[in-house]
Amino acid sequence: MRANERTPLIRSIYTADPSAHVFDGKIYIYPSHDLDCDFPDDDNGDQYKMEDYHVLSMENLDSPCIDNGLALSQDDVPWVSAQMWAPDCIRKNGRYYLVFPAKDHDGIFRIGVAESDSPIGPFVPQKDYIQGSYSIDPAVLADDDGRVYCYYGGLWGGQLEMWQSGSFDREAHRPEGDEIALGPMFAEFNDEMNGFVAKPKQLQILDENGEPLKASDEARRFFEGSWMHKHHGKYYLSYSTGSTHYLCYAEGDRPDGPFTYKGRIMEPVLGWTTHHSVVQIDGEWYLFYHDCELSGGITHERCVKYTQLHIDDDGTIETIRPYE
Ligand code: FUB
Repeated sequence: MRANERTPLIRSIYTADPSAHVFDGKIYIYPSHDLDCDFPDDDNGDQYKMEDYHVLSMENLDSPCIDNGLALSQDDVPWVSAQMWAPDCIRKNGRYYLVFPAKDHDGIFRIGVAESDSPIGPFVPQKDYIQGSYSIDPAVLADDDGRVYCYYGGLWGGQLEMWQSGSFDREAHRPEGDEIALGPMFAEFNDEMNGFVAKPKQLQILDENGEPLKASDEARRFFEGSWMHKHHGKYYLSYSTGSTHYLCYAEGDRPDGPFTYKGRIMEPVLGWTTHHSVVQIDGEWYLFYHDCELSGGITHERCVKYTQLHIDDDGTIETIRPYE
């Protein structure tokens, strides 16, 4: 195991939800920034008080991780009222686009974009959120043909259930029992990265018999934290199961699915759950994730880590036991 592996990458601030990318040979991590907060833990995630983003970077997997300072603050985004949760970033035509969720002035999670010429920012936000966007945890894939896809959504405090009718309903029924589990959302960005080209659609995750996963199947159904990686031309959708605390993955032939459940990437970590990214660095695959080791288990004071991921030629991912 490498010296930095499975240890907190940065200790000066609390960080979570790491979206890792390699740009020009250097590793950049786009995490959430956890702040101290007295709110009690609840199912809405009110304890996650997050007001800005800092970009982390590493020359390579063995070098120190650098905090590059403030990249974007909620004070600079006109449509945001609170809770800048898990972001991602892509490079397109030489510009960097930070894609992030936050609550608007009605307390509704939306997805916004901020732009920069540098991977570490500062990022200049677009004036409004992406029209037709909602919920949390955007992960962005720049596909080999240049099209840019956004995978997003999260249950409970992530508000995904509240959009089942097509408009926002705070009292919406949560799928349960034998009802079909909600999948993450899928949308394609336009060339300017300031809108979706079509209405977002919900992705399907199927079991081994081709049946959609059920809401009661909490060890396998999607909860939050989507990520997409490609391996040998196949699309791998990974996500957190939230209430059961696993990272799982499903495989598909197209970016918009359907996806078939394949297995578990990681067993539970210290903390309520984890949130991850999967990235290839120098020909090997790595998982970036978080736990609460740095704070001794305080769920809203998390720290990002990485570990090597073993992916077989047929795409099968070996399950990681994070403390073994
Ligand atoms: O960081 C706030 C929320 O916690 C994220 O949006 C979820 O994925 C979970 O990690």
